[in-house]
Amino acid sequence: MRLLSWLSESVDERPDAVQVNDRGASWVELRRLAAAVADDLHGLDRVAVEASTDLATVVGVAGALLAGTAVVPVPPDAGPRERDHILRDSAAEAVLVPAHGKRRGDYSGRPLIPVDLTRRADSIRPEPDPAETALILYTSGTTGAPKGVVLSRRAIAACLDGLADAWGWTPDDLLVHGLPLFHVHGLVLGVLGPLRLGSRLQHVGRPTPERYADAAGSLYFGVPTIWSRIAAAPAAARALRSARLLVSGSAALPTAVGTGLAALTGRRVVQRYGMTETLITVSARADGPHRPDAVGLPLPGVRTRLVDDGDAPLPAHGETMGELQVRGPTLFDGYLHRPEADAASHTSDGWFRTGDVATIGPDGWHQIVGRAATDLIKSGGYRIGAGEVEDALLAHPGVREAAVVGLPDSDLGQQVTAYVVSDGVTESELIDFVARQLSAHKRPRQVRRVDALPRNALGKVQKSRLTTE
Ligand code: MLC
Ligand code: AMP
Repeated sequence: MRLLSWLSESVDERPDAVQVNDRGASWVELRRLAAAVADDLHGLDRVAVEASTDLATVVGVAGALLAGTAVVPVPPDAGPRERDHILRDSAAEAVLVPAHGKRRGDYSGRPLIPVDLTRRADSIRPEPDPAETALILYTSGTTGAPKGVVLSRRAIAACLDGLADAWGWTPDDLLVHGLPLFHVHGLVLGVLGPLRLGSRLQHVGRPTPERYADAAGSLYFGVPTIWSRIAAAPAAARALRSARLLVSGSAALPTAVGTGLAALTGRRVVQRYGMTETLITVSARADGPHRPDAVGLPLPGVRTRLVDDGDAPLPAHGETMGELQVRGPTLFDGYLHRPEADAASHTSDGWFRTGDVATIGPDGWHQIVGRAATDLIKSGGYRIGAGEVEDALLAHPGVREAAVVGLPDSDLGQQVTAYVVSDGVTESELIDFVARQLSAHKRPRQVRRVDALPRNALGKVQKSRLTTE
């Protein structure tokens, strides 16, 4: 079956099957727009896409996937440091940018291919091999610059088909969300999901409670920060009573937010768990039992296990915590040109180390307890490596030392907080400095100046003392 099976085959010409930020297209029109992009790609292996929240991004990604060209999404607000790294590391041969409207990034010196929403084509191409790369998504590790996660067409298809089964996701649905289009949640689930499964899509732009309320969808996606803001806006939350299913993922949903929303909407919030490297591996079913404190059961074909520090399997009786390891058809093909990182992230017998600490009950339900490493921060559902933010801070001439941690935050889950030893630079200057070099969501929300960072006898920074003292 084709990866974008619905888009490739639909004859539906009703307007606004896919709508992003008030600009919509029917299925037939979207296919013709994407085919025009595919014609322009001339067999390129890899193309970057400036992934702004607009229809041109959907058309560009769909066109590349129809052509069999791997897509490298670039966050539209990525500063020069992050953008140059993604373009250089991925060796993208060109950048797809909107032909009209604002382009945010500076791509000077690189071939640009405009996505022109006035051009249509009817060309049809053979479906590429399912083992070919569909997406290379850049994601943060604990240290250094983000790594490219190579995802095959087959892995994406397996993930979406598993979710269609678990959630009863069909062409009768209208999916609503306001997620960014350069990560798994907004792009794979939130765009490729409708293009494969045929649900209509309304992307609301910024994910405010009011826009979610006004959209009258049947299926809603959000990160916990979005759900917690909706739970705090009862009028908007009550408008979601007509929805069929509310789904939360990308970070832990506080139990009080889930139960508060259920009371206001009459709808329970289904949770699912995943990672860029594994896509979605665990979920509750729309037609199955519900537990507000747990994420659910492995999706079809996915296997999970808990292990101790030596990779020895632990019992699944709901009490023992261990690292969650996974394997199955949705897993990535490795980090781009980083065989050592691939080796470190897998056990010798082929399981992927998620780095998340979990429990598994006798009924198979998984609870995500937290992350094993403190250097991966989840803020607003974004994964942020402490090391990348520290490197950005240290590039400022006034900063001598920097340590970045995630402090608990009722809105964002965790808040990026920097402790710096610095001279002659204000906190807000440092926040802006990071926001200009990296994507703005990676900026510290707070900078605390200290005389020295706490270190152990070997000189290693003791981050746990920063968060407790
Ligand atoms: C703010 N901005 C600045 C700035 N401060 N720009 C430059 N300099 C500064 N100092 C800008 C931002 O760019 C943005 O612009 C605007 O101000 C507001 O940004 P924000 O403050 O970051 O918004 P916030 O309220 O914190 O956003 C909350 C949120 C967001 C929930 C909407 O965090 C979000 O979209 N989260 C989703 C993350 C996600 O999709 N994760 C999935 C990963 S995949 P502008 O232009 O935007 O208005 C995954 C797998 C799985 O995890 O399981 O799903
Ligand atoms: P990312 O690579 O940005 O997709 O982030 C993946 C990480 O998000 C996982 O390793 C988890 O730490 C976290 N995560 C995703 N979904 C959930 C969830 N439902 N509950 C708790 N944490 C989650």
